[in-house]
Amino acid sequence: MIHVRNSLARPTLRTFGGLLATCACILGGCPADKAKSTAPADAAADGGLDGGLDGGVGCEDDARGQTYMPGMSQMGKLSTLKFELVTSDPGPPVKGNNSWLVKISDPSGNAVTGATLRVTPFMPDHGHGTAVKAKISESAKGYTVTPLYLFMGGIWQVTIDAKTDKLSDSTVFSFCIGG
Ligand SMILES: [Cu+2]
Repeated sequence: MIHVRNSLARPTLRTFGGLLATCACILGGCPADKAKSTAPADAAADGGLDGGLDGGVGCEDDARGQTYMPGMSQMGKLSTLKFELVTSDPGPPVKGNNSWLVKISDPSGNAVTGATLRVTPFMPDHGHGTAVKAKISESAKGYTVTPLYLFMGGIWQVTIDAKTDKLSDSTVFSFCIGG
């Protein structure tokens, strides 16, 4: 009796539980991991449901997601600096660790060097970012941002703030990360 009732209730509960557990994991501990790992049979039984929501399947057609192209560029919000995503490695960006090379140029088209960058990934649909802070290093090629840790499938908005002594601007690159 109990087993049957649990089975009926499980798909919805597990779907939400799985989503929250994944987010909570990154943001400070994995309280639900134990419970999750004790149910391998369940995972197989409702794998379709979990795959659908946890994997972020469906955001491919979400208008918020930009189409990745090496060298894609856009003006900052203040129309002061231009931000170029020279490459994402892997490209397009994937679930997990990514490394971005970013170039910034001023209104005259000159490369901006010595800027302080802040890179903030955020999932608008879940209201969370990622606890892994990307390191930013500068070379002749531009600014390398790594690891850019996009730990789950879905829409990610990556805000890049750039600041120099004289100029500052920011932009957001948005991508659908497949599960
Ligand atoms: Cu999330």
